[in-house]
Amino acid sequence: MRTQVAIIGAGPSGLLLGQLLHKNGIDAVILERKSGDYVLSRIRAGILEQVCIDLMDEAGVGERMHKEGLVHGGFDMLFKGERHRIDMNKLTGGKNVMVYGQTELTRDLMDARAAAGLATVYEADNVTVHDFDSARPRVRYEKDGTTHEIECDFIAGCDGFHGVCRASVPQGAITEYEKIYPFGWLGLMSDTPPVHEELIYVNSTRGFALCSQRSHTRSRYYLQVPLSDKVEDWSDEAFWQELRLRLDPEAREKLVTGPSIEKSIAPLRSFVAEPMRFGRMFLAGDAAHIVPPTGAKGLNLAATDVKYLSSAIIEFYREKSEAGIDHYSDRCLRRIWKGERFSWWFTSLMHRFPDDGEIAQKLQEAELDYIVHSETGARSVAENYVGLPLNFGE
Ligand code: RFL
Ligand code: PHB
Repeated sequence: MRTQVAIIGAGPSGLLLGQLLHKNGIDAVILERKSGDYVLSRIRAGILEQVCIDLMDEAGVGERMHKEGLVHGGFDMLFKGERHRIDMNKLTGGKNVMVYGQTELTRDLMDARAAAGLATVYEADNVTVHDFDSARPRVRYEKDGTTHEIECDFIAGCDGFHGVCRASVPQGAITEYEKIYPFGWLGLMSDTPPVHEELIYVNSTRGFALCSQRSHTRSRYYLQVPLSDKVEDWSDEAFWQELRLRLDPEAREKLVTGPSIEKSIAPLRSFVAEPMRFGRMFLAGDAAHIVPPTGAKGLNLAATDVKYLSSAIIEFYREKSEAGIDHYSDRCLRRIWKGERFSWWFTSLMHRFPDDGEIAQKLQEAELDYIVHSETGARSVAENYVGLPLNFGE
């Protein structure tokens, strides 16, 4: 079999790339290790920046997102028992974010791909990538016990943090930067109305909490928990009880609880692999970088990689130019490091670090007090949260 671009991974990065290439007449096959249902069952991101919204529109799959997504112009920061609103819209000259779950975005992309009759191989086993240092890369995989080979011009490694593409790069050709945080996020989804119309980011002496949502009737909450905790240790009742203790009196009063429809623990990590291009193979999204979720940047950074990668590949075929491909890695990394910086900083500001003692809490509270009372401080948070402009610093 032959295609122009072999895409490994049918998460948001791979599906979005496939759709943008298709719109531009470029052929791609997507190979995914899991089933489509499994991919949709992973509960992850909830907040889209304008850049991501624009890309969904460009890919022709924005209709339901605009209908069902909730536009948010601000969020609350809760510390020392009091809430303060960051008015993102006002502070950034009119920018907002959108609440639209990664599951829904993925479903829209999957549906569009199926409707266009494009090739996706789910449950593709033992995917291996070959000869990406030549002009004729190949990908092999097994499906139902039979081995298949795809010849292609490019390989797009959209296969997430544990994927095969980054792992196939010779060790000397790649540098990895990593920080692992000493806690995780316990997430709970429930069909209950959100406690507040916007998100609440909570710094409490008991640890971080986040009140998020997927719709007017579905809530998503997170609690900072020790890495040693197991999800089985947390009954729904224990979760709600702990969340109440981290909230302010008004939110505590308003909180509507109910049975969980999903509960999971995610570890927190900052990670970047450099470079993101190896001959004819590119890494995009979580395959190349991970941020702790505090800044809601992971999916949005993945979307910008895909934007840059699709335009580089389109330019290659249309203009026979390798300029975009040559710039891909540097262009992405410049933006990624700013997203990494913001996510690390916001994580450090909001969580309780087990070894840091009481002074750390006092210093965090002083910084938060500064941020919410200084227009300069608040604007810096707001402009990073809504997403820096694509041409930032150029
Ligand atoms: P994904 O989603 O991990 O998809 C990779 C796909 O590749 C497949 N795969 C393979 N396929 C074939 N062969 C192999 N050898 C393969 N190995 C792996 C996998 O099965 C999978 O389907 O990466 P992608 O597409 O780059 O997308 C990245 C996003 O998923 C991620 O950045 C976000 O979810 C991060 N994130 C958030 N990002 C935001 O922008 N806003 C948020 O509000 C936000 N909240 C979050 C988050 C991530 C979280 N967790 C669980 C890590 C909240 C949480 C709790
Ligand atoms: C979510 O709704 O899952 C979510 C929202 C904001 C974050 C992280 C996760 O910063």
